Amino acid sequence: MATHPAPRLGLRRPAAAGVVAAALALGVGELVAGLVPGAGSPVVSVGNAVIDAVPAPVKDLAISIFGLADKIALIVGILLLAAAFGALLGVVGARRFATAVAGFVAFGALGVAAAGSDPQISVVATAVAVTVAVAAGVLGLRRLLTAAPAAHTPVDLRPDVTSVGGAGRGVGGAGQGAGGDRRTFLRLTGGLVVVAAVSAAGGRWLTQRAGVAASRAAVVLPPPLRRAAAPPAGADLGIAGVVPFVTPNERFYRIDTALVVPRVDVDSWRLRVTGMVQQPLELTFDELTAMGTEEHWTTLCCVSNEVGGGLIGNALWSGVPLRQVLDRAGVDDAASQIVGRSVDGFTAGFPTSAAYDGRAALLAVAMNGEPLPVEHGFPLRLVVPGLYGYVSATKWLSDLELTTLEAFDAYWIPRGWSKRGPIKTQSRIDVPATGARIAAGRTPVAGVAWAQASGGVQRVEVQVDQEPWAEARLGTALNDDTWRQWVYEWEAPPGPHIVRVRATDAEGMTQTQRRRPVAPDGATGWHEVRVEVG
Ligand SMILES: Nc1nc2c(c(=O)[nH]1)N[C@H]1C(S)=C(S)[C@@H](COP(=O)(O)O)O[C@H]1N2
Ligand SMILES: [Mo]
Repeated sequence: MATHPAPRLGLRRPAAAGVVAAALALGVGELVAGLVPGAGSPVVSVGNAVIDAVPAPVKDLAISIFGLADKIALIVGILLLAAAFGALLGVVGARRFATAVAGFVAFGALGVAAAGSDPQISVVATAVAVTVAVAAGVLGLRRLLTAAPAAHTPVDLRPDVTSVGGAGRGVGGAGQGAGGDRRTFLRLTGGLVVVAAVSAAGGRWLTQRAGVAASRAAVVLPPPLRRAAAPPAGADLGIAGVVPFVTPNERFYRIDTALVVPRVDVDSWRLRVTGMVQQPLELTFDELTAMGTEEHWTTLCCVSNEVGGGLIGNALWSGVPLRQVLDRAGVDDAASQIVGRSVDGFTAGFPTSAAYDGRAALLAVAMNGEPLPVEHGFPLRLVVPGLYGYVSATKWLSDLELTTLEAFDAYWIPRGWSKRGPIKTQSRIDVPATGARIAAGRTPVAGVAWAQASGGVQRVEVQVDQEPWAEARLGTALNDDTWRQWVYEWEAPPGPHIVRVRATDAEGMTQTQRRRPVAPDGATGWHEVRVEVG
């Protein structure tokens, strides 16, 4: 091998050097973006710019191919393009290094330009991060090319550039064949790949953690004008294995399309109210909360929750009643849809009536007594009792747009989900778990049931095998918008059994047995578990 280097080595090593240098630039870019306040990840900015720029049919195609992973596919695509571009710069740079430098600068300029179209980040701060990233990429390429001179290509390395960091030492381009430096090259490549990966991971970590944490910590919430009563004794039956009546924030399910959780700086954030209103509004966080907040317990649920699934949680939300903000803007009588838009462009829409029919629709700023966790929409989200999250519960809310139901389809509607999303009455068995082996004799069958769109849960029944349905004991009701725990004391006889549950809501409707999938408007059917009593 070392005695006669293959001619194609002349392309391969510079190309590899270019890919590694591009990775280094991207990794260092992430790290510096994480360290410089206000800077955004150049990769994410480019991704967001692409999302904004591509025509709807292309976007739909991407979503139909990649589904919920469409954003991940996009980032992977950008990284692959960056790698290809890096390979090109490596090959070109081996002949004329200045051209590679120009390529890196152009590459960086793209990142800065993309940041310019992203309202969430500072262009100047991003430019700083990109400058450092470009420098890292150029130096990395320089070092790799000097370690791996292409076999038949005289390397155009001028000493003035090489002197940085001693990279020029030991350049053996003329004297040694490319094969002779193979080990040096591999070691360098491996080292720089590690540096790139560690930088990228560190940068992501810093970005997620910093900035928004400070902003969230600085938030002062005025005391609520109206407090909600605490859950009554007996709302939580205290049965081992049943989810708690109040879902702690860390255990609350999370569903959204955000690849990177939006980091919102409260000071520059505004809530806009636009569309079919007499007086468009633009409110700061303090102006909004000064309107007065109220508390309400609401059980939030995802339309994608399978029968028996866990995409549901119950929390104390505090916020400004939606109606108050709408009244301040003066909603046109003809408006029939309220669309919430998030800082990252997600939208959810529901009938205007939901703001006026007396339910506790809130512009929520707090969850279980603390400012909204970043994952759950800091600084502001909608919470509308009785409606699935995908039509109502916009997190990281930036705009309320008044329109008609006909004029606008929010994010999930063109993707095959129903325009209307009232929560379906459901019940779930938490204990015993399916497949459990339990001792014969008295054992609790218990779980939760919910009917936020139909006046709350009135009755829960349990059936073992084909025996008659038996009534379960319900936890004390808190309000119609929260789930209820239930328990049935079962005298379990030995053998295999199937245990199922069904709930009846305040309108007297009992859950249908008919199994339907989550799409387009929520699953139906009874939850059942198989147990072995021994
Ligand atoms: N900005 C934004 N808000 C969003 C979503 C989203 O993808 N982006 N998903 C919605 C869906 S489908 C649900 S079920 C709820 C989930 O809220 P959680 O993550 O706080 O539980 O948020 C809603 N709000
Ligand atoms: Mo959802």
